[in-house]
Amino acid sequence: MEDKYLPDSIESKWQQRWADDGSFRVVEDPEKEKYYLLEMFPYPSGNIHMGHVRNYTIGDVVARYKKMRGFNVLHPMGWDAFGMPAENAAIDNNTHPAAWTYANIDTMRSQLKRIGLSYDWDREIATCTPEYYRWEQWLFIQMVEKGMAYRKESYVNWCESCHTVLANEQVENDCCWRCGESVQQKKLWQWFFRITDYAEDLLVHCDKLGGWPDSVTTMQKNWIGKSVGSEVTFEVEGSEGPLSVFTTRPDTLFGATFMCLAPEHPMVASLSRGTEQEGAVAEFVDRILKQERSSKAIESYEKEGVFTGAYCINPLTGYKMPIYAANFALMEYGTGAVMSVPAHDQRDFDFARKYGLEVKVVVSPEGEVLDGATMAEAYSGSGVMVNSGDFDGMDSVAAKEAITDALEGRGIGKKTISFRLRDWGVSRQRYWGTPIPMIHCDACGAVPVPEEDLPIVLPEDAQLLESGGSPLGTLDYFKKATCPKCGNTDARRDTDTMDTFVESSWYFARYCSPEYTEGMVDKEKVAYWMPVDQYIGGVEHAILHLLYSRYFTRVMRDIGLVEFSEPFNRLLTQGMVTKETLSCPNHKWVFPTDTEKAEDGSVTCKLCGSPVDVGRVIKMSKSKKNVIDPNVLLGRYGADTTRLFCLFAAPPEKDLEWNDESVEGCFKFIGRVWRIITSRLEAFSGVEAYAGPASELSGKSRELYTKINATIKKVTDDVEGKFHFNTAISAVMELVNSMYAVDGDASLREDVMKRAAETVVLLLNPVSPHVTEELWEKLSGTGLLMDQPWPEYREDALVSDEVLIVVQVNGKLRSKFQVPAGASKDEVQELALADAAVQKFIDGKQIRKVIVVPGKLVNIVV
Ligand code: ANZ
Ligand code: ZN
Repeated sequence: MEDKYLPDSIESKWQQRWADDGSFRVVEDPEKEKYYLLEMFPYPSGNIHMGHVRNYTIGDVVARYKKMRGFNVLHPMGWDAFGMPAENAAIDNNTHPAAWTYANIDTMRSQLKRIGLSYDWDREIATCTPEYYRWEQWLFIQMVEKGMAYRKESYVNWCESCHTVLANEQVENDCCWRCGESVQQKKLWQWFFRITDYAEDLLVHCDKLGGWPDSVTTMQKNWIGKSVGSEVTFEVEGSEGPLSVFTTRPDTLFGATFMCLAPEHPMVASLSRGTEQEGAVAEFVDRILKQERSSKAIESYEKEGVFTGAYCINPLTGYKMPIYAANFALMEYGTGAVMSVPAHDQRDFDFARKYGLEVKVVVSPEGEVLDGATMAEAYSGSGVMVNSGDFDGMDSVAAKEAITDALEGRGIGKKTISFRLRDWGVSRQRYWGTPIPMIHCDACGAVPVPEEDLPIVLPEDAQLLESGGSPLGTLDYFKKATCPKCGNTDARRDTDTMDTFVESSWYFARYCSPEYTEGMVDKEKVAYWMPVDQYIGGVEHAILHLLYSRYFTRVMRDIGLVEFSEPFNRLLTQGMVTKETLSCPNHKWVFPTDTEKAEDGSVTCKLCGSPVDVGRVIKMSKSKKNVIDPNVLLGRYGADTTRLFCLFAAPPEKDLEWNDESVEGCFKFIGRVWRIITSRLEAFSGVEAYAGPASELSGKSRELYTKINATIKKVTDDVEGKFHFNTAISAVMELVNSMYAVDGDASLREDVMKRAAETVVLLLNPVSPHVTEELWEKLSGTGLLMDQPWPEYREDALVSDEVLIVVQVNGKLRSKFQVPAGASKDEVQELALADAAVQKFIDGKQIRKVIVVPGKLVNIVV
């Protein structure tokens, strides 16, 4: 008796069962090999979208697969719950960020449960809870005490609309990454993490992250940006302090004709003081510092500067080099000063032409003579040294070393390294974040909150609409503090909160002991579970989140909490979920649900009846309305189909294009599996699935048995290490087709068919866990399917016992037939000549030659 496939009741039944049984709860088990599978946790924005569904389904299939392979699998989920959207939503909807966040978490948790994801929900964490962030505050204090965190007054990128400081990474084309407002510069006291101390360590390990995509490690390397060069010291005329520069081209030192300082450089003010340039310099600096100062932004500005009124001396030529303050010099890179060599650097060249400064050629390209007065652009290549005293005639690459050595001998130069990576500014003038656990005392400076006073709980009553500055600063009772060191009752609490990237830099470690109250992590548990074996998430986190996590792991290592350096052994960055856009002449972008598709493929707007334009396939986004609501999908087809579609439609790292027909096809496929198995339940009853040698089988049974084993092999190969679920699923589909092809054949052995049925549900279980669990129960399998071991294939059953022979007459294909694999040449030839289709072409003709290629082909020449 077959019954209908009804996903709803099946899925809720099994989800309930898993929850009741605590099926995904895990504990450390030294007997078992562990596998830590982690997907990047979501920001609780309100609803899950298809990108989440895809990301978490990919992770879930890996987790379930590894569990079947015998691993002790840790698969946790939580919420990256602090951040600006909660504050903005709270202002817009007149609610509290906490209320908004927790309500969203509830909604999204139930959505994730509806997908049947195998999380150990007992380990759920939300970063906005004091139980979580108290350990972040604790770590912050350790870092302050170890000199890994420090405070400095510095210019920061400031977004006036979000009222907050932005990290350089959060500035996109001069604008705030969140709201698009153009970024300004503001000077504030900020806390910084000394990530630059780890620049070299982070860089060298990029090459050891074998399980990461090369594209991601390359981005990280570029971000860290190591440059090898020299530091050179210049005497300043009439000033006591010398000036140092970082250069990657010491070979061009003879051509340095002026000097450029970053506008923030401390010597800019002191050098110009008292000269007639003083006013002009102050004005220039003031103007430049209002602009964004990230290196990306600066590249786009026209080069400009102002003479400071002072000169320094070229140590090799004695040339009197005017010192400028220039907009293209960055305070944050090297020493904040640039020796300008206009003949060989384009920026310096543009600047020199603009201000009439001397261009002096010191490196000559092979077989060419350049003239500084007339050249149209800088020559930045290597070549032969000219106008360079003793170094003339030398290869310029070799001269780098030689000139540095000469300078070193005089004590005015040395080899050095510069990194692009900057220290991580973590102070944010926002409310919804982790309070910085420091107290400012006029006598003692910045003093950490004593450990026993942690957590510093985020007060609930801060005024969010405050324009500028930290909302916490408006709460007198919060701000007022007693200095833990000297008892001064007039001290002030730090009212900033931490960058929310801090929370996500260590959450993966907290999952190992989420309820631990004795410390940030339980060292033994973290030693068992960490590092994460497989991390899965969006490529948009390729730089920031991953680099910060790698850095924090090193900090935790050096504080003695963990004994490893890299948090994520393998990384998979999944592609985007895409869909075509739909636009109506009256309604602009329209949701797919507001359109209707006619038989001829034309689309009309349901709101106004106008023809709808079907546009480009792009990443699903609410603003373009090219979205599919996972709730609708789950409601219509169920979780098993949704999951199957996410994996079948594209390999994980590629973009997945939405396709209605493909979803429908996935649903039909599950229906086919359901029918072929449920229709045979009676025949299966009392039969034990066959798992013996292939040699005992023949005919159709043997053929199906080969297909079963070959499918197990193919699926295992595709999934293991590669995660090629799409081809794995195709293989299972073929197996199901083979089952239909022999269905009703009297010669078929029922125990082989049952083996096929069991294999299909086992192989599909990680992908579509509910329906397969239901079918397993019907097949009277014992226990939960997900607790079953992954199926093994038999080598002896991988090759079919029959081979296909192709018959040609005079080179033309005329027939095909199967023969037993071991058939002799004579037997095959006999069968070919007797074949009815072949007979038609050789009848009455003289056979001149027969060529037999065993196992493949017979060619008859007449
Ligand atoms: C002289 C010179 C001559 C340079 C030449 C280049 C070409 P990378 O390779 O990216 O590390 N520089 C140094 N500090 C700077 C700062 N704070 N702001 C802006 N520019 C700075 O770049 C190193 C080069 O960038 C250095 O080498 C310096 O210019 C400039 F034909 O020194 B060079
Ligand atoms: Zn004090």
